[in-house]
Amino acid sequence: MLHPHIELQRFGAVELLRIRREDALGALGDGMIEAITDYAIGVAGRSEIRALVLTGTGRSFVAGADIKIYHGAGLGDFNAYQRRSRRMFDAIAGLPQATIAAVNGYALGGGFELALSCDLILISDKAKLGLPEIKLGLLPGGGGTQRLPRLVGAMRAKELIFSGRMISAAEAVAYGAALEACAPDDLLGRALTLANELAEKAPLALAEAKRVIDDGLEAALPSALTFEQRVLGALYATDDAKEGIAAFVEKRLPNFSAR
Ligand code: CO8
Repeated sequence: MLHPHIELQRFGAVELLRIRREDALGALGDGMIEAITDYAIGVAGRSEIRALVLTGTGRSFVAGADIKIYHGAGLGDFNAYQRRSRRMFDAIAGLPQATIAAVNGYALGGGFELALSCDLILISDKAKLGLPEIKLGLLPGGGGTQRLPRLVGAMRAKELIFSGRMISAAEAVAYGAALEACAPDDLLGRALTLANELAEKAPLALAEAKRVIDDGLEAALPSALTFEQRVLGALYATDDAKEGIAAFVEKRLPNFSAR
């Protein structure tokens, strides 16, 4: 078992990671950050897992860091916590597989940042998202000040981070902070269906497309465009590209081998 509050389930080539800590609304405490980090580092090398879904339980996805644990901690401990949480967010964001956050309820602070570390965010109509750190006299330190503006633009991110207010699912979709909203009972099914669709795609091409998009966002356009073509050239030489193109010409489904 990964952790008493973290459950894993396999659905073919898709793995579901579920945070189960309903009494604390999924707050990340007591080894949970380390368990998620270790899991992400391990799953990166498992080619049989081609997509991941992260979700929570009951009325919460993750209500952030466990404030009670960190209450009263000294600066040294707080900085150590920061380094551990950075490793977790980086490990999730850097996965070669497609990642989907299925946000079933509260996604606050580090919980929202965990969702922001995923490629796609699907959200229940009942969910609430926010970065309330300002109310604690802090700022979001798990990528919130960086990943949120990249998704929704600097002005909306400032409004949300300065106010610390919670937004509804409809607002999240309208701002571009979530891909789509659906009825709570449909959320997991929708996320697993989408994950299965992505798991059927050429895995090397998907991993490289993810890398080119994410790294390209940090680069100047001319070098990002050069990077795109270089990676495409490398993909063209793979067995998967040969198989994908042959399958199209032969009017059959491709069978990708991740080579
Ligand atoms: N940490 C620890 N326990 C939590 C957390 C949390 N983040 N969120 C909820 N809980 C616990 C509550 O304490 C309560 O437990 P108990 O009954 O034992 O006191 C239980 O979950 C249920 O919560 P509520 O009774 O508060 O439920 P409500 O429906 O009234 O409210 C809310 C739901 C609005 C989600 C409310 O619980 C809330 O505001 N939670 C805090 C959310 C938050 O601020 N998250 C951001 C945390 S900050 C962060 O993630 C990064 C910074 C980390 C640094 C920490 C330094 C101190």
